[in-house]
Amino acid sequence: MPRVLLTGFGPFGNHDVNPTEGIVESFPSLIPIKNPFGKGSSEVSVEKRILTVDEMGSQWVANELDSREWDAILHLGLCGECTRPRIEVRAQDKLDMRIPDNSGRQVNDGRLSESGNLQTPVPVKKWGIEDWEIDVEISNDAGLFICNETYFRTLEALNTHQFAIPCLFLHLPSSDHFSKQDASKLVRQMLAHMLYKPSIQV
Ligand code: PCA
Repeated sequence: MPRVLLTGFGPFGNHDVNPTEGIVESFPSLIPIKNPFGKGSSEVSVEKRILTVDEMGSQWVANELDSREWDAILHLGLCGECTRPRIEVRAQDKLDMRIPDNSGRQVNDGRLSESGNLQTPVPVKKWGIEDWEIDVEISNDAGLFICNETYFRTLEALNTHQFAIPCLFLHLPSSDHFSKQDASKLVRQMLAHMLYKPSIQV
């Protein structure tokens, strides 16, 4: 049975609630997934993890990848200024924190490595998200805070281990703009697209 990792974050800054925490916690541990590109379906087991909003949290998945793997990794984070969900396709090799993280660390004008920005290997542009029922956008800007750091560290570790594991970051607006039900639906849809490959169109 395919195994996926779904992560969220706890509260940070002036956000007393981080919707990604509740979404991850209430997400089922076993879900049926249908191939969105053709035939086939499977039960998928979902490992759920809430990451701390600090350097340790940003490195948790990367550290785990030293000793184990999943079939897909999907990180969720809150984007307080967003009104639509954003599928992040790039992690920037940059950190510039407007507020301290939950450990009190505040890095300004910092780099995460010496190797430059990292792109997800997932072909999101071939997914046809324009036709999805839920309004979602593709973004090149995962921010300059812990979400970007987390995405960068996970993609970096996948490269180091040469693992071909599909990995994405989904930034969600606050619950005023986007319901938990829609978030859960979007997560399922993304996991289905990450676990199956788009068929070649001729
Ligand atoms: N959002 C922050 C960090 C944790 C979260 O949910 C970010 O966008 O960096």
